[in-house]
Amino acid sequence: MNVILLLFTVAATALAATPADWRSRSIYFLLTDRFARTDNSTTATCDTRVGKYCGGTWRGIINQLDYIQGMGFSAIWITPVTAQLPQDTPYGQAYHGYWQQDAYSLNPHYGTADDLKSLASALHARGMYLMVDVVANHMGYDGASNSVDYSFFNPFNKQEYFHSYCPITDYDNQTNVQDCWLGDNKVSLPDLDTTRSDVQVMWYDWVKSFVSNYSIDGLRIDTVRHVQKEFWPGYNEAAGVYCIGEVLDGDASYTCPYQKYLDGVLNYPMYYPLLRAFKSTSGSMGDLYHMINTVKDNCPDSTLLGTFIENHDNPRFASYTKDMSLAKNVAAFSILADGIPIIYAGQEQHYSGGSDPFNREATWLSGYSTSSPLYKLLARANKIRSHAIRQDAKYLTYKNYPIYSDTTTLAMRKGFNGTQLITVLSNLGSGGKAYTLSLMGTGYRAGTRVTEVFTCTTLTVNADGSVPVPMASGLPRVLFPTGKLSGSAICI
Ligand code: ABC
Ligand code: CA
Repeated sequence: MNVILLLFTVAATALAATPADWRSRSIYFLLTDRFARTDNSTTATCDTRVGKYCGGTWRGIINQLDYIQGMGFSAIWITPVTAQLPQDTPYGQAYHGYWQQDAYSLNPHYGTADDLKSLASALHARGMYLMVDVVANHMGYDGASNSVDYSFFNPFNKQEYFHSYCPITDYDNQTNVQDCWLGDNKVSLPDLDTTRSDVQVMWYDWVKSFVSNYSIDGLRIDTVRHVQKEFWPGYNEAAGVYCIGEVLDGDASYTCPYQKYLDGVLNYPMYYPLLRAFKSTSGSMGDLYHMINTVKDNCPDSTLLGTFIENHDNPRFASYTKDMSLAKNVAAFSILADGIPIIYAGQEQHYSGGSDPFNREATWLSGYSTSSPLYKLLARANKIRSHAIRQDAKYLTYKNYPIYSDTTTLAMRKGFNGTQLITVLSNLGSGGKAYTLSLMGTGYRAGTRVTEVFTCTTLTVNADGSVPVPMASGLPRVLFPTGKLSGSAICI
């Protein structure tokens, strides 16, 4: 190996973002087509129903990085960037990026290779990370399964690289889930035979060069449950950066084991009880309480999971309830529980689209308001999280646990003695009564002064260790020791 190549290799290794590097991050997830346009328009129409390209670009994202960083996010996850099927299908166009045909070309709708590289540089100049969504399970084809022309695909240009057609019909049958095809006869998703060693080598080579060509810091991997587990360690290793997989299943005993094969997975087990607890004022806190412990006990490392309440596959939270207090509670949970927070573009503007494709509204139509209630709440929640991390790096690996719950309240603790952060959530909604919750189990010493960081109220821990937490209007409360707030620019 010559010296230049050696230096290059060392530099590249030093820059690759590891799981530990990602743990402290907070991710803003966006669909490139729907987030921001090169012309900075805030009025360009985007009808989610028709499923066509609306004009978002990588340059557009660069233009709005202040908006994202101003909410305290330190990374973005963007939808797949590879070249797609070009047709108009009964489901519209491939604006979301999950119907790839050429893994070695970029989707020209979003810009050029230089634009994508500029996005990576612009993020890195701010100390932020770029996570890109990738698909290894399938390619995309406009038409029925028996009409697929395999020569359209690069590098998998022959039928022999694929499983022969069968539809996924039974999610309880893992062979069916892995070997059969997603999609349908309007848009086929030809399923790669990932058990073939040539397919494995082609994907591992691809992901290695892809991450390095575009200076990518992390990957979100699509459809992980549809590929045999043994495929993933080689892929994760070839990527050389933190990889978080999508295993769309709410059962922790099904989803957690995937973390033995990939650095992290999206926390779908938490998603469902979190939604049930807060989507109405009669939700169950008990299920959420138990799931916090279940995930902690079942997943290899709950602090490397992705915690979220919204994404492009599920109805927006505000499609279940318009109540702002409930939306604030799920946002606070997403940022302050274990794992890497993930907020989906538009959540901060209280967007309320239902199922796909209605949950993919253009963010620009909000005018990128930085004064919306959820924008401000997220900014504050990210700020206290970052501050807690700076006070004690072990905050990140300390496993959050519930310290109290009743039918409408859940309190949890994360962090060590003296710097722990306490989050108190309520599903009483905006009409919730004002009362004082006498909270035990915080671990704060008697006499300690703690600040409620959303209202900047100072409280004093009672002699018996209880903290008198002023609850009102069903709003979330977050406590941190007042004496440890210096340098945080929070409530001082
Ligand atoms: C298109 C149209 C839609 C139309 C659909 C049939 O076709 O746009 O209007 O309804 C992409 C596009 C989509 C597109 C699809 C198919 O491709 O974004 O718009 O839909 O062409 C990932 C991505 C997703 C992406 C793909 C495909 C995969 O995030 O955006 O979609 O690359 C399954 C997969 C999962 C996938 C998801 C959409 O479908 O496993 O990877 N997401 C059960 C199954 C899940 C299954 C889910 C939905 O149903 O277990 O595996 O996800 O079909 C809980 C259980 C869960 C259960 C849920 C429903 O209930 O615990 O297990 O999930 O309680
Ligand atoms: Ca498969």
